[in-house]
Amino acid sequence: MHSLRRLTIGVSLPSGRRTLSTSSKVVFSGIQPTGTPHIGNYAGAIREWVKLQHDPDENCRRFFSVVDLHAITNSQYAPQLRQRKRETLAALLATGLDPKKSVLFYQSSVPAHTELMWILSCTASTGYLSRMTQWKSKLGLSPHTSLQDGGVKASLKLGLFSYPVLQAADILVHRATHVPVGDDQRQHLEFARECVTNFNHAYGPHLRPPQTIISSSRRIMSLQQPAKKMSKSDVDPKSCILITDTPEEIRRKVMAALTDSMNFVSFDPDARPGVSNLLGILSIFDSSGRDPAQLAKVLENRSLMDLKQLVTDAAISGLQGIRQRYIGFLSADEGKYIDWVEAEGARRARENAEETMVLVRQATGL
Ligand code: AQP
Repeated sequence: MHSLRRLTIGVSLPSGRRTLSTSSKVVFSGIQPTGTPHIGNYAGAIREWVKLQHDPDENCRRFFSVVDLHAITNSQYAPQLRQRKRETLAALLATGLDPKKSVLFYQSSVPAHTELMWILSCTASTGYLSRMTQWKSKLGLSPHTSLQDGGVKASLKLGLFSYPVLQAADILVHRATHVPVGDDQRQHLEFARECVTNFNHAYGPHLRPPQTIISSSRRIMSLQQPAKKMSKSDVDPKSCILITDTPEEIRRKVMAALTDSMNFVSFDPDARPGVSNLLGILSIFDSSGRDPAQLAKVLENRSLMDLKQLVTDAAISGLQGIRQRYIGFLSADEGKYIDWVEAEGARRARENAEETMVLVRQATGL
């Protein structure tokens, strides 16, 4: 863990304090309400967030956001998005996030995220953004696509292109020191650090670069197309194991997972992506913490049917209880409990973000 200098900055803060303490540990991360979280979101992010609640550092503050502004970079049906935001929050609570220990809120409830995004956009490089892979993968383009390639400018919307700037603002507005994300977000975190460098170069050392905490679990791939990552918004329900699936749904999906014609177990993501992905899923729930290659060694004499059976049992037992708690949170106090958690989280997040914005507005002359 890197040691942070304590910066003392003399500005008027909303609380009346004249100093902004930047020495404590602040965790920030987010999830898009584009569907029910799957085991990739769980292993790559949410489970790490829950673990961070056990940090013995009493001053550590944690912010976890349902990032609805990011979700609209793909067009959404409004009533469905509203419902999914509540469901995502219920899923976070069901996995163990505790509103007494973590601030849980919808991104759009805190306008400072978009205000800082605009300010960061003014010093962010479009060249850097054009090299990022997410807008290409969301448009189904090769990672080598350039902005100049035919048809790109017509299909690429500004919101999707500038998504990493909003993500940087999400992190920096809360002065996050630690950002736990899945491996696929590594590039975006590098970009957030670049945003800090650009802003601080222009206006002084007001923003601090965050550290990335990458989950030790591998990227989980689609059960049906193991060359693609598992995604909430995948139209094929058989591609994902949702954290709220019933045991029967889990069994059916694992049994239908695409593998190959060699009836033995080995770990080779390039030659055997389907089998290797099943080992990756098994490793998420392995109580001894073995990685997929170690599990493959142990299972080298077993058939693919045995492997699928083991994955099914491990996922059912690893996700046990989440579905019941999820249903309970959604219906608690006739649905008002979720709204209360969000309203309280949003209030605390707005307060925290405003402290940064007072400084940023002053530094930029706004
Ligand atoms: N397949 C995955 N394996 C491991 N980690 C994953 N994450 C996402 N997919 C996988 C991690 O989950 C966190 C929240 O992701 P997100 O909702 O912000 O966006 P995403 O990465 O675009 O997730 P999806 O499921 O693929 O959603 P859609 O379909 O809407 O694009 C992140 O920390 C991410 O790393």
